[in-house]
Amino acid sequence: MTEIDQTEEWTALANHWAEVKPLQMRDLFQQSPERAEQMSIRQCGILLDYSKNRITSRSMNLLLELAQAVDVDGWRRRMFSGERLNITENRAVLHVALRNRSNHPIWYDGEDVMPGINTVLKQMEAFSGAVRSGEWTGYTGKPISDVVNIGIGGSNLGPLMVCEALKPYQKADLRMHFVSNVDATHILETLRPLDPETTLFIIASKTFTTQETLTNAYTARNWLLQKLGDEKAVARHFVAVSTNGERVSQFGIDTENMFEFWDWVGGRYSLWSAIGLPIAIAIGMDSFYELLQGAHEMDQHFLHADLSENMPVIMALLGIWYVDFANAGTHAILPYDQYLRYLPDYLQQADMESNGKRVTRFGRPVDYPTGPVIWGTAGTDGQHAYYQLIHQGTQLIPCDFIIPVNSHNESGDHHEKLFANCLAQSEALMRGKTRVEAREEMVASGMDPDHIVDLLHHRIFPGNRPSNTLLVDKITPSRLGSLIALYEHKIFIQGVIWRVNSFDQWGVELGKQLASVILPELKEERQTTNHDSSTSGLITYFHRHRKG
Ligand code: G6Q
Repeated sequence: MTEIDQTEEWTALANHWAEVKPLQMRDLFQQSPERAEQMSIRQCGILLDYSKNRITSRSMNLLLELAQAVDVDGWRRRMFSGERLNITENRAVLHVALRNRSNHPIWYDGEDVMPGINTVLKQMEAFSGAVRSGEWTGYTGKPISDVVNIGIGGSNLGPLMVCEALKPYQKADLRMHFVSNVDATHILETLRPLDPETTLFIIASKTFTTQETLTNAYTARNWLLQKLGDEKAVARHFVAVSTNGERVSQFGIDTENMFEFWDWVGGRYSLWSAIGLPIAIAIGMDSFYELLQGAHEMDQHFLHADLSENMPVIMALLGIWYVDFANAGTHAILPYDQYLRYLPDYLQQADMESNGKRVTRFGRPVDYPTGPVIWGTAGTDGQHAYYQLIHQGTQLIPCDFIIPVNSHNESGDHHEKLFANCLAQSEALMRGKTRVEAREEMVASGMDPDHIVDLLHHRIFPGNRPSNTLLVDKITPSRLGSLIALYEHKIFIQGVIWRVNSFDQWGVELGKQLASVILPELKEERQTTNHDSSTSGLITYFHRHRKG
C-alpha cells in the first residue's frame, strides 16, 4: 500500500499549501461575503463556523479528496459494525454501541452486544437511584452524602469532566470527588473533611491492576475500617467498575456490587459505560440517558452525513491541514465556559493517547507528523496569560473556541462580556493589526512621533491565525454528549488518515511497567547498578535524604 504522504492527494495538498500560505484571511472575507455561511455546519445544537481558517474552497475539495482516498466512508461503517479496528490488541472499538439509543443490534463475535449494555444500564439506574434517594445507606444506616471516584486516566478524566460540566444538573446534597494521583496528598486531602459513615467509594479500573488506583483504594479502605471497625462495612461503602471480576473479589468487593464493561471499550472512550456511574449518581439516570442520546445523535450525523457536511470529518481535515502542511505542532482547546474547564484535559488524553503514534497500523515508521500537542484552559484567563504567544509568537497555533449561547448562570451582563471576549479573540487572531492600523491608533492617542517609531513593530499583529468557533445552544447533558462525540470522531478520522491505530496505548503500558521496576529499589535500599548514572544517582540521593 502506498504510504499516505506518497499519494497524489497528499502531494496536491502540499503544493496547494504553498499557494494558500501567502493569502490573508481578512482578504478572503472581503472577497467573499458568504464565506462564513459557506463554511459553517449546524448539527445537534452546535454551530461550527470554520471560516476563520487558512483555506479556500479548493483547499476543502483537496482535503475531501484525501478523505475519499483513505476510504473514510468505509472506516466509519467498519467502526459501527464492530470490526476489530484495534489490531494491536485484537479488539473492536464499540463505544458507539454504549450510546446506541435506537437499540438496533450491534454484533461482535457473533453476539449482539446491546442486551449486555442494557442490563448494565438498568443496574446503574437502580443503584444511582438508590444512592440519590437515600435508600442505599452506609453501614450505620445513614444516607450517602459524598461519593469518591477512585480511578486514573480514562477511568477518571471523563466522569470528572462531565460531572463538572453538568454541575447545574447535580443533586445539591450529594457531593462528588475524584481521586486519581498516587500522591497521598490527593486522597488524604479529599478524605479529610469526609464522614466515613456517609461516604461511598467507586473504584473504577478497567484492568483493576493499576498501581495508583489500587493504592488509593487500599488507603480509602483502611480509612473506612479505622473509623467503622468492621470488614462488613466495605460492602456498603465500596463498589467497583471493572472488566476484571476476579481482581475485584480479591480486593474484597462483592461482585454483586460490580458494574461490568467490556474489552471493546477503550479507557479514554469509556465515560458512556459503567465508568460513567459517578455521572449517573450526580445528575440522575434520566440526564445520563440524555448524555448518551446526544452522543448517539452525533454518531448518526457522523455515520450518514456526506463528508463535505460532516462536522467531525471537517474538523479532522482542518487539523491534518495544519499539522501536516502548515507545520503546526499544537492545537489549543479554549472553552469559554467555566463548567467546561476540564474539557482541555479530557481532550488532551483523548487526542494525544489516540494519535500520539509513530508507526502505522502495519508497523512502519511514519514520515509525517501525527497527533499534535493538545492544550488549553477555560477563557478568559488564558487571555491574560498565554494568548500573547498565540497572537504574536512565532508558532502557528490553531484554536477551537467553544462557547454556549446561553449560560446556566445569567447574571447582569457577564455572559455578553464573556461572549464578546471570545469573538474578539478569534476576530483579532484572524484580522491582526497592520502597520498602518497600528500607526493610526498611536497617532490618534496623541503619542509623539519618535515613540511611535520605537513601538510600531511591537504593536503590529500579523493575524492570519486560524480558529474554529463552536457555539453550543446551552451546555445540557445531550449537547455535551454531542460535543464529546464530535471530538471522538474527529480523532478517529485523523487516525484513519495518518494510518495509525488510534485505539491502543503502549506508551501508557510502558509507564505502568517502569513504575514497578524502581519501586522495590526505593523501598529496600538495594544496589541500583542497572540504571544509567543519572537514575542511580537520583535513587541514592532519595535514600540519603529520606527521613525516617
Ligand atoms: C485510556 C488508557 C488509560 C487507562 C488508565 C487506567 O485509554 O488506557 O488512561 O484508562 O491507565 O486504566 P485502568 O482503568 O485499567 O485502571
